[in-house]
Amino acid sequence: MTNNQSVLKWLDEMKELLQPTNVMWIDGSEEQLEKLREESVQSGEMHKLNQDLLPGCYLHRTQPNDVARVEGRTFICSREKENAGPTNNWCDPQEMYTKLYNIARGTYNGRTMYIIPYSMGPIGSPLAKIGVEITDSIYVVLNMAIMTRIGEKVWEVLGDSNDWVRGLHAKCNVDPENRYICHFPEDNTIISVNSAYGGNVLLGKKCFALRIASYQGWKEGWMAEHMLILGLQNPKGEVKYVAAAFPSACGKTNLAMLIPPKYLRDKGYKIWTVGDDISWMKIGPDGRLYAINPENGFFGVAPGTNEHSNFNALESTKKNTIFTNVALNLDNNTVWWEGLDKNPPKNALNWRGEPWDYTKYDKADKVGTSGAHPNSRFTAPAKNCPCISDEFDKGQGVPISAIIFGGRRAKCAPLVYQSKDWVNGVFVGSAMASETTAAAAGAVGVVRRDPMAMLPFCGYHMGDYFAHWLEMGEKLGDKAPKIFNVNWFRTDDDGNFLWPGFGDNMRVLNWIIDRCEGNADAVETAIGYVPRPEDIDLTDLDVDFETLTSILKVDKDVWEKEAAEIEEHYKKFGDRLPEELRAQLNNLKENLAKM
Ligand code: GTP
Ligand code: SPV
Ligand code: MN
Repeated sequence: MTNNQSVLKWLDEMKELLQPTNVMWIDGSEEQLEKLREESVQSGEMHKLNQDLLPGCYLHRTQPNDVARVEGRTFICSREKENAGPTNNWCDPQEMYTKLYNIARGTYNGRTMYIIPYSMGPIGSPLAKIGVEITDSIYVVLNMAIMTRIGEKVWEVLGDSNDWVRGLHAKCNVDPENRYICHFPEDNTIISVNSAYGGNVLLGKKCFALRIASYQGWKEGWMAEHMLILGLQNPKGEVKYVAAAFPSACGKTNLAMLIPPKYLRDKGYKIWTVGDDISWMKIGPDGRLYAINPENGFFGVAPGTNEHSNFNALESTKKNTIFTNVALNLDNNTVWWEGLDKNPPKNALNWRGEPWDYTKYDKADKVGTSGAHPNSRFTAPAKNCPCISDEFDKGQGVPISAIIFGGRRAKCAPLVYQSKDWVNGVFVGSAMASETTAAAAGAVGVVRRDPMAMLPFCGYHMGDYFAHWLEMGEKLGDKAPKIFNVNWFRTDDDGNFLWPGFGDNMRVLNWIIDRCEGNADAVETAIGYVPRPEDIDLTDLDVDFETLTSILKVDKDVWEKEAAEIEEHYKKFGDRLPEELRAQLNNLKENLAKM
């Protein structure tokens, strides 16, 4: 517990508002967590899985109307509307506090208020920050215990400081009409009501580590990004680090835990995972950009995860993991999801908890007919991951050589290209687009602009965010990471992926690192440096030269249309769009005209 006056004062206000019947301080001990697990099994909130096959593992189902982030109900409540920018929902903070307090008032009555002190980043790291979340959900407590560093030590590090993020979560009655996920960046405060799904309620994750932290980073001169961090070890034993921003469900966890193709493994190549979703980056004493993963676990997409696509993620989920909205195999009390293997359980419950007939599965109606929800997830401790980096728990961060942007583009972006310089790379990130996925409520497969994969996560005006990127580049100078763009998702006219992806993405990572070291060739195109087909190693791979040539192609017509769409996209930012980026767009148009 703590004597911190700012914490105690806020907790008193919250108790007064929420009227909890009990209050429990989460101390982080295994004993306390085990009691909570038992209680949640008693109440039916969690289901205990086969402890021989999946020790320490549980299954949880959320309400069918509460299975993904809800961007339409996510707000940035800055004092000035203009500071939330054109890409965020905004409401006046006083008005929103009143509305949310009215919704949450008295709703802890008959429930327990759990008080969770947590650190984003290794406790005591100079890059870490502290939050306190109160919640009426044991599921949230148990997930936060995996996803963040919690407990008594956090109070010790916090001391008397007022530099911590307030997080109120109230399930209320999980009413979608009164669901709000609200951020008050100027008050270091987050309030989430009427949801019990991951990204809406594990307040350390998207709410703090991206929306609040992006604002803090802007004010304090660092960056909070929706990026995985990996270390690529070469046969000499040297490790180079890259950070990559892809929108939700576009392959961060997969790339972060990649296993190289056999011929590269045999040579001594290896990938180490530092993080799979979020990166906090600061300029280090040597002038380079250093990154930490503020999280302590993986909240990963289950469907599609299998021994071949992501062995390391699957291994990570074999103990002490919470599964959310996957199918339950009643024969052996284990879990299943689409893409785990080719043997769907015959006797099973679907993600809604109803008897499930796998023979009725219809790709066109995944939500209605699948065993697991398309956005079903596992919450697994990072230390379970066989390839977790030694640097993961060290607070100083890893030096970043390359930043990679990417998304799902069936036709447009080539497999990989390198930006001409930092400013051009910021342009590439600002213009990013991707086909939407099941990670957020709404239509799936629609192309939308998602700058730096931060559209749903930037806590301030996105024009200012672009300016902040440019300013970081100026400070980094020639020590700035090189910036690339990748697209694993080019398809043929029948919608089949043309690039095998997953482990074979290592071939692209090697080109990227070689470019950083000045050891690889490329051709200069209108959009940047693109490898020649012979620059990508196809050893042992069933992709012909012609296919590779086609997915490296920069098509003039497609890109002219793209440039016109970027121009439309840029209009939203008005006079807060940095001039440098407008110049970059003009430059692109001129380059395309010359093609
Ligand atoms: P969030 O946790 O929502 O931020 O997602 P993420 O970016 O970590 O995505 P993840 O790695 O979980 O991948 C999401 C989906 O993309 C899964 O269904 C994967 O199977 C699929 N995927 C990942 N990498 C590739 C790839 O290289 N090629 C193809 N075709 N699919 C991929
Ligand atoms: C994402 O949607 O980018 C996620 C899952 O990583 S959530 O925690 O729901 O945001
Ligand atoms: Mn994510």
